[in-house]
Amino acid sequence: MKLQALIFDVDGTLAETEEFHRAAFNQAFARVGFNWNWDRELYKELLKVTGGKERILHYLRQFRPEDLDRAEPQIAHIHRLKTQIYGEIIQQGPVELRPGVSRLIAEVQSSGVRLAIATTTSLNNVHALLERTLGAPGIELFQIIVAGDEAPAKKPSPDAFEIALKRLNISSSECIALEDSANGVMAAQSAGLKVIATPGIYTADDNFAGASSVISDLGEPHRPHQHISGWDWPQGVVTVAALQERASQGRAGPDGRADWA
Ligand code: XBP
Ligand code: MG
Repeated sequence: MKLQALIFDVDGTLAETEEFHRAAFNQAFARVGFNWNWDRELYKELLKVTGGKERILHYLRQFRPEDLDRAEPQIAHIHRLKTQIYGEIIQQGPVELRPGVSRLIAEVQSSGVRLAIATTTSLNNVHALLERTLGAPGIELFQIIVAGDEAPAKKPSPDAFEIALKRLNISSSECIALEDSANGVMAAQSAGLKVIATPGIYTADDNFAGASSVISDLGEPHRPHQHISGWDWPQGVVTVAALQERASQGRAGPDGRADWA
């Protein structure tokens, strides 16, 4: 099967953004007068719930039942504030794409393979990140963007990927997903996609059993990635040519590895 598209996740996959999200949540809480503080340990736990509004509600139920009645009606407002703060942080902060991401995006441009995004984060955040890292035309490099509440249910539900496939008008076997978390891998796999996982700072301990390939990052020619499990990649770099080769094979070998020699 010919590779027609790559579907990227955003947070953790394109860039390590979760520390910026965490800072934005904490600043929003302070601005509305709640003395909640999400430290790294707690946030790692909370990230299991995808979507900012859903994450706040989960936090209230689990950790702040005494604030639930007062805070629940304010969740949408708090989250809007958080999105605004996150946009400001991204505009000013030292955010950069993960290794190999901009190289692969550039390679794809001349290959006929299309790019899409399926993310649980809000559309404004996707725009902010792409503009900051790839410049104003960054957003146009992705033909399809499915974000936030557009999917009826967020990852690990396959909804965002299914919507993206429908809009791309291709089948799941013509496409490969790139994810950083167990929830993302589960979502893509449930939509019938092969998934490459590049675990990030918050997801290194996740279970990536459903991924076809687990690697430290996409790799650069001068800085190969580390192979963790499943498909491996020539010289430790994920290229369009290698992705096309994998898609045409249809399935991984018995040990999940290919002979690239
Ligand atoms: C990761 C998420 C998001 C962000 C917060 O999304 O779970 O919820 O942490 O974003 P991705 P919002 O699918 O890109 O990994 O506050 O905008 O929901
Ligand atoms: Mg992610």
